[in-house]
Amino acid sequence: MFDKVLIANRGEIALRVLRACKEMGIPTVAVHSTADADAMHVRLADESVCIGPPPAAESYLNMPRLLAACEITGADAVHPGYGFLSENARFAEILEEHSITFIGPTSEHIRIMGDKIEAKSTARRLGIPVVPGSDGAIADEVQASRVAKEMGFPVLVKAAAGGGGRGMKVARTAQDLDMALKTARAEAKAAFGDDSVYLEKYLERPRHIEVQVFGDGKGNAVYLGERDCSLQRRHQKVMEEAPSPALNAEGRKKIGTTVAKAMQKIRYRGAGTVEFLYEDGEFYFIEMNTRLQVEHPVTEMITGLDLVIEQIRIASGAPLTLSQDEITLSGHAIECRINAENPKTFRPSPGSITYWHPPGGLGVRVDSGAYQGYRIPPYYDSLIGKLIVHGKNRNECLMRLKRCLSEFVVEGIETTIPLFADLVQQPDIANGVYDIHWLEKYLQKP
Ligand code: MV4
Repeated sequence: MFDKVLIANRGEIALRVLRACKEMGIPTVAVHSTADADAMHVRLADESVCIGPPPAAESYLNMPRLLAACEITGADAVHPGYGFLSENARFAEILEEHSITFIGPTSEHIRIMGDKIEAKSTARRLGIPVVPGSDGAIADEVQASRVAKEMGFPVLVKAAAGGGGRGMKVARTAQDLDMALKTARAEAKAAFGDDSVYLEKYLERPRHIEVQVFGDGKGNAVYLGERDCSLQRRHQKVMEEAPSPALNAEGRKKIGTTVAKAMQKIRYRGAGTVEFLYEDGEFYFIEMNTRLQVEHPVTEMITGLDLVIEQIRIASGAPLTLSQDEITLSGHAIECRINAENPKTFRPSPGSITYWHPPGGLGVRVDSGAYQGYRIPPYYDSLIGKLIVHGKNRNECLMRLKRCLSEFVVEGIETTIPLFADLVQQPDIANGVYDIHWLEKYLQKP
């Protein structure tokens, strides 16, 4: 097992990783920018290193500084959390070149899944159902037009280097196609320095369902059920749940087994999430994330498995804790992402927390580094915590969530807690009848 783990992240996920390390008896190193000197994970870590000023490029994204922090402290493993360098293949490579374990997949798998075209062709080759579309990058308008006519409109132009909705354009007619191509290429060039794009059949009202998978890097892999993440605003997940209200046991087993077998074939190592669009009973692969996701706690609550401990064990060469037959899904879990934002305008609301009273009770979990007197810095994303609730079924989970939201008091900054108190009252949410457009439509209502 590792001598010391450096946590190359901040906020709630840094605290989450620190907790797993502490429970495993592994010493921890926190890194922080000058803006995060008072953060909870810094207070609780065995050691901490200030790695720079607030800008991420000079701190959490700065590979030489993170490497120096490893050298200074003697950390022999790095957990990247999510975001920042968690899916940076070069970072994983550099650590391995310095005999420091990157707690995550191999740089090869990170690289493959980071290119959306290569990820899709790999998924197709492994027997995972994909969205119909172009076989690789689109060369020019002539090819685009031919592929679109074969598929039928509407079609979606997507950036190969994109992901998370960036660089996507819908074309509903042949006339729209050229403009959609030009716009998507220009946006992709500006955002990622790579203007290669591909075409897919546009699915009008899918759900976003993702499958959690774990591999030991030796040809074994298991799936840990799925998460429904359809409630999104501007490609940011707002509320997630497990299991999906739209899936039954048969559908779950079918897609889960398909994904696990695919991960076995490529000898995937670590945690992975395979993202699908789900429409009319069919799954369509869109992306694979080679990191731990923000919403991993809903999977933990229904499986009873600590996914970060599992990541650390796998990275140290240990076998998977559970075989597929030992994994059972129990009950229902919902996560609300609490952002320091105005609940109506979503304008960021950094500042000092003058009062912090989180909810508690059976089946209630609050993952947050916030505390009374803590100052939310303005430099990073606005997530300040996650309220995760478990119940023996979806109705009990919703009832408990309503009770928790009525208990949760935060003063000094604005938060999105009132938004959730409103959402859980909505019949569509209570009934689990929503698709990827539901939240944006709801928020546009006067
Ligand atoms: C799509 C799609 C419809 N049809 N692909 C958005 C981000 C990235 N995960 C892929 N996304 C989409 N891809 C086809 N062929 C609709 C979306 C999409 C979306 C997907 C999941 C969750 C929220 C979304 C919001 C807008 C669009």
